[in-house]
Amino acid sequence: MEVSGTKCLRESRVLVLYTGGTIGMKKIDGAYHPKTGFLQSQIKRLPMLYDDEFMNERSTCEASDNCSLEELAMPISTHGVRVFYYIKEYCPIKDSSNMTISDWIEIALDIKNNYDSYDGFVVIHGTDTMAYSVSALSFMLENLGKSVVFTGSQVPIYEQRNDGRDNLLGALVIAGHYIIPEVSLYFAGCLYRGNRSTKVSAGSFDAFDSPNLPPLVTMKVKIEVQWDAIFRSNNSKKFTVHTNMNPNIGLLRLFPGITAETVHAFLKSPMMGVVLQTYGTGNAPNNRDDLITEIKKATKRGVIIINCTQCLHGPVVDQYATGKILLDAGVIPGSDMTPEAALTKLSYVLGKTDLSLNQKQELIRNNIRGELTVAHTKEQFSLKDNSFIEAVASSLKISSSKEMEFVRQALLPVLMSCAASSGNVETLEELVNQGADVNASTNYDGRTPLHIACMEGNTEAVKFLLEHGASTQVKDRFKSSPLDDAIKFRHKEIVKILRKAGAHLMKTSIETAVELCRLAAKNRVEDLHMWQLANVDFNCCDYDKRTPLHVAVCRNNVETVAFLLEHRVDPYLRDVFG
Ligand code: ASN
Repeated sequence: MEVSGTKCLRESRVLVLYTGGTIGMKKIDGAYHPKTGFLQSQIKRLPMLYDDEFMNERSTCEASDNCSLEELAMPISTHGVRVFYYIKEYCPIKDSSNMTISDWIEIALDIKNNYDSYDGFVVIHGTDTMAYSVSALSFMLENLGKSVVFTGSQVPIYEQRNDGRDNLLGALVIAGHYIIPEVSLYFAGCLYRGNRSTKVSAGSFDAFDSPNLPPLVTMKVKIEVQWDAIFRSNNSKKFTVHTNMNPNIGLLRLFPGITAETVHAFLKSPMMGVVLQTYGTGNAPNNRDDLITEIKKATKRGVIIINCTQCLHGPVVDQYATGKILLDAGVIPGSDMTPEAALTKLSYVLGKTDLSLNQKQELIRNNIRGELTVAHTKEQFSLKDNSFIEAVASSLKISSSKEMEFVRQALLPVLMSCAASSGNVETLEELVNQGADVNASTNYDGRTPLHIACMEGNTEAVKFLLEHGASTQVKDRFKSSPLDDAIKFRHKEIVKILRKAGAHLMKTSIETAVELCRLAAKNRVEDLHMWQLANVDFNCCDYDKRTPLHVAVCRNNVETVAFLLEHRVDPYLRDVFG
């Protein structure tokens, strides 16, 4: 349906988990209080968030099936995308000062239980402890392949001047348009990596900052996404949720004159992990044996202590004797991690009870979700070293670094696609080392290297791309995912690899049924077998509620009937004609 004059090229579905926060609060007796049902009623009054005309014209049978939450639709965006969203309001909705670890677990489980049904997720959360929750979720959601965007506001959405409207709008646009497979935070025009962000202002609309990493997305006249900066996990593993968070963690801020008794009391059992907030580049007094003795005793007992600076910007480095003393006492340097990230990482790592103390310390030291910058010993590769691109640039008479970057951006995706198409893993690897984006689509049709490798049946290239963060959820212009391509071109092994990596069918059940009925009509058992490997439900129905079995029986396609009955098809389903 086309209402605003912009053509709808694509639809997407976003689940909104509304946990609370100022955005949906109401002033009662001079103080803001969470108010059940209030946010959704306010949203429906805002045309940029709710397309009233479209919703009135949309008949109920068009509305999405199997969802108990009310469907809300945004107007079609300038990118031609209609975002449908569904708000799950928590009970009770909370001021975020009241959040606990069990709330993080509830959010994580909601994402897990709805993962396959939505294209992206928005979490509406109070700002006060948002940096803790967003950091915690970034660790708890393992091998994430979809966008999870936290947002909230400083002023409730019903007030005349508020930031809630734009923040929610931006978060929905990002979750509904882009696959940024991170737990991120959207506020005041910027999308930050969640575990890099921190609340920096109580009184400004620019409440958040990501002091040691530039924003991943900035909403200007154009939406600018820093694709190179997006953190990508090894996508050859299925998305999972880790919920065993350890509560025995703490934050200890050093101050001049802190007593050894305070430190002793803080570090004693059951404390298992501590973020020690130190001075400057990670310094602590080196004339205080009493303090260092307490710290040493704790690390010897197996308490994991991370050194994070009290400064907003810059990392912990071992530049001074006052910093080295902590290293010698068994404290792990936290690089440029925020205290929120370090604390929640401790809770996550300590919850991995099957790991040894050494393995836990190793995880703390390493970058696991883009939360810290690891110092590179090797010199970074520079595009200038790349003779091929340099040759193209010189033949085009390009000299400035800006123009050179332009050539790079144009060529790398093309080269990636060629390598994916010929299955040349070595070239893929070289290109990725040169900064090529594994998810960049090469052409107008929005097809990624993974689409191409799946279509061509290049198993090793598929494995490589998944291991380097290729997304299984991308759809091309024809709504096809890499899994659809592997099915269509009958690459069994690749379908299995994609399934193992968590890929799932993304077409609606009617679209799927129409395709399956077509195959059933043509007695294409081999193709139906491919769909079966992808875990399709053969009981799905087309517009007349006819299943593939109806069609196969009508056409007397005995092999297809036998195949379908073998695969748990219900022979008693009735179509609209009874
Ligand atoms: N106290 C509120 C909260 O964190 C602050 C806000 O959302 N702006 O829930």
